[in-house]
Amino acid sequence: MTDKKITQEVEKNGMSRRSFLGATAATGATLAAATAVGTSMSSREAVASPAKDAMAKAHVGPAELDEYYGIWSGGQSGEVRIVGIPSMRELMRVPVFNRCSATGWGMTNESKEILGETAEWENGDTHHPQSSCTDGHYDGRWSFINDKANTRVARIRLDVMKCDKVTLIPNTQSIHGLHCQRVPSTTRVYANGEFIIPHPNDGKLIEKVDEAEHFTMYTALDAETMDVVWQCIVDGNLDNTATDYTGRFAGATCYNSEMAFDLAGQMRNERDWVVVFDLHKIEEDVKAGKFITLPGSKVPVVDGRKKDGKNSPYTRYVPVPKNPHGIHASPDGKYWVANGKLSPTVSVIELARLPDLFADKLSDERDVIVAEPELGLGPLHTTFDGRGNAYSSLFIDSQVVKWNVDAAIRHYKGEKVNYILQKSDVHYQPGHLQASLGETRDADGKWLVVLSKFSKDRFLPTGPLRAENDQLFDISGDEMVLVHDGPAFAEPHDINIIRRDQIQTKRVWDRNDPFFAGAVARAKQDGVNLETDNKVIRDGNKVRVYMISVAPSFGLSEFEVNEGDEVTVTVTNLDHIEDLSHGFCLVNHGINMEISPQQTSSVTFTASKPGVHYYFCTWFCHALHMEMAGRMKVRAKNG
Ligand code: RUQ
Ligand code: CUA
Ligand code: CA
Repeated sequence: MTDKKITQEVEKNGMSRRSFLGATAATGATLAAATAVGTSMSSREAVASPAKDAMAKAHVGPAELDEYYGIWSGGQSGEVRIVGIPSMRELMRVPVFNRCSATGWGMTNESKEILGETAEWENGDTHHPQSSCTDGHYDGRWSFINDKANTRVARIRLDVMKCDKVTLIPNTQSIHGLHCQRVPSTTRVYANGEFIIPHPNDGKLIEKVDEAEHFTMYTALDAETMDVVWQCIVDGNLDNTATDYTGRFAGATCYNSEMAFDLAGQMRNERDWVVVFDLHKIEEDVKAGKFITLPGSKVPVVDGRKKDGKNSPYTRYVPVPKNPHGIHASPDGKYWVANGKLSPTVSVIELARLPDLFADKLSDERDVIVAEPELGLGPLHTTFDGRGNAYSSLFIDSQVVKWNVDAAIRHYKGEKVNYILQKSDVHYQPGHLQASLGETRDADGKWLVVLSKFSKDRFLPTGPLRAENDQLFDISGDEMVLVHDGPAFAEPHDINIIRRDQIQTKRVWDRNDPFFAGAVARAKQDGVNLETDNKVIRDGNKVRVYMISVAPSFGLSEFEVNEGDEVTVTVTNLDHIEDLSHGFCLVNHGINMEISPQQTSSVTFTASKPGVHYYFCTWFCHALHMEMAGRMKVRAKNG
């Protein structure tokens, strides 16, 4: 875009409203006030006029398929959702940290094994889905997701869209920011521990802050095994994180450089920082055995804190204003953009300068910053269209601002050039935003999804609790055009937008899928062929019930156990037909599980209630689905 064009755009869209604001005009108080009262800039008219063509483009008719998969965090619902783009139709929910009545997630043996030592916790708080890459392109293997509530990281297999690994991260509290290695391929997942805790956190030093060391850590997981491979102690705290396109560096924002435990304290400094990690150096030293461990954990730990003003070999701290939040890499691999939140600016870090930063060739850490454009109030996150433009969410202004990265860099050097191309109202208070393929080299600049935290007047009211508003923009032209409002339940933070050809899903399960390998192994021990046998095996007071299901019947229309037996029911769905799922629900036992085509599912419970208890199929599979039922007879102890 030419300077003239940029200037025209700016004049058209107007910067004056904000330009008087100083670097720290947005205080926490403004932030809170804006959140409470919202903005009056709702404008249905603005949506109505220019958008007809764009809306037609976004329309996905009956039986038409979307161009993209959106991998959506489900926030405090603890789940992940799959949404089609541009239709914004919800396609699937993937239970991860939550319980799911439809699939039996958290009830079945298979899911409990995946949830492991944390199977008892019933909630999670998912923020940042991160999908695996090869050479900076989505490769359709996995999406990873954080749990801010219970300090976990989970993995979702994209071929079946099921969670298959959950890892509890030790030595830290609350995993917030998450990113995976993009280049050469995703072998590592990086996770921010947000909160600063005492070490050891054993309850002996909760009064006297000075007596315990306080810190948080950056954690690396092996993407294949999901084991924690190292942790790096940092100064301050950790908010969001991003990797680069070389594989050597990651950056993480810190809003609490003050290491304060109260709100005012955390806003005291004019600048906090982006901590930059030299991942190669950490890997090298961990491999060479140069690490410590913390009490009660075997995880290798390296210390990335400054000591007496001296840097560690693992980290550098780049001061940026003020309580920064999102950090995002541009698809050309050149820049990270760190978003100011309490500053109306974002900081553009040139990644090519990071080797010099670590070689101590720069006179000042801030020499890696090549632009600090002033964008508006409350910049939280930024995404990119692959044409040199960035899009930042302005939480307080309830706007998205489109700006040109090169223009911002030239402006920083002193050239008189405008970098703001357009500001568009969103509804309301946007957090994350994501352009199609925007976190990969393939950023195609077609669609932009903005995850607005408040919907206020945009939908029919639903009582005090309202939907969020996930808005879709067409960004393929010179101007971004709002084309869709999408209500969403609790509370999408971030998404990945992946081209549909980049994900190959299975139509039915493979019989040898590891997802139900445990059940297959048990059957083998019992001499049971899961694909042919309907059998009840008694083993002391343990009873294992095996049955197949073919629409519209279970292989066993009844089975008998004794009161107090520990019963394991294993059902194998022999139907080959795509989309023909069965369910197994045992009445008054709090049990239901999905059994999709060629899947084996199992559940273990105690037969504590003598009497006859029906089980029935819960997925409407056949004209005779209602008849697909059977009876568990529980013989009374003294009967
Ligand atoms: S991060 S906006 Cu977890 Cu921004 Cu939600
Ligand atoms: Cu099987 Cu309904
Ligand atoms: Ca701060």
